[in-house]
Amino acid sequence: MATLRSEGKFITLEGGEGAGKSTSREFIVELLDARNIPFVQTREPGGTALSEALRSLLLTKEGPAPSVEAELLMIFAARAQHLHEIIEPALAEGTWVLCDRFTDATYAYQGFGRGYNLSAIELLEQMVQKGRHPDLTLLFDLDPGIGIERARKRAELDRFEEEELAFFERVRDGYLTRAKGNPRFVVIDAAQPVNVVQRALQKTLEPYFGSEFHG
Ligand code: Z5A
Repeated sequence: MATLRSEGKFITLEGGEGAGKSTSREFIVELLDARNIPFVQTREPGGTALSEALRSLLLTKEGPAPSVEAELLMIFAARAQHLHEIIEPALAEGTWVLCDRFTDATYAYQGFGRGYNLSAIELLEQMVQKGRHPDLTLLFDLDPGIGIERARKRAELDRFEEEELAFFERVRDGYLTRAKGNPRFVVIDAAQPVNVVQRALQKTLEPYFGSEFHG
């Protein structure tokens, strides 16, 4: 008898600037490939043509900055399309989704960072996600001073990365507040060397690999 493929796992990577999400995403991709697990890797804001266009508008330093409401609505508009076009269809066919940032980033950046009302974010979350939440969120926790230095060395800073340090302290606090007591989160000390971070990732992910059918 054929084994039915179950819904894919939805894994998100979160953390402040330069915390190593992209570096870790590449490592997780190797783990998934080695186990023949079907997956898509994607990011927020982004992942579809419409959402990537909104990402460019959100990150650009050209022209006047959007209002906090406009920023929030653009992020959720990008997310709605991303869920519709990529995330939901992939999960439904048993494909895992590895996503660089998701709604925890909205709580951390727009909620804690910009001080936007958390209940309003929750309302948009319910409207757009219709109960969809990550199965696992890997939170890369790092002192923002170190993260910004890493990001600065890597590339030109975008509109978010030019915020003051106090903003990133609030973002970090927001992430840690959300992670506290929530079993969906695994907090990883991102100040450790890359190989130590990778060992922690492998240990975290191993139980998720075990129960799947990857025919
Ligand atoms: N945003 C928002 O406000 N609200 C939302 O709801 C969402 C997003 C979804 C774009 O995100 C912006 O969107 C983001 C918040 C906002 N703010 N900004 N900027 P993004 O994820 O594209 O941008 P990012 O956070 O700046 O990503 P990043 O700078 O690419 O960081 P990363 O992916 O976490 O780090 P990395 O590229 O893997 O590593 C950075 C450098 O550090 C690189 O040179 C690595 O080689 C090095 N590195 C990595 N790990 C280590 C360790 N362990 N030790 C030493 N060096 C390391």
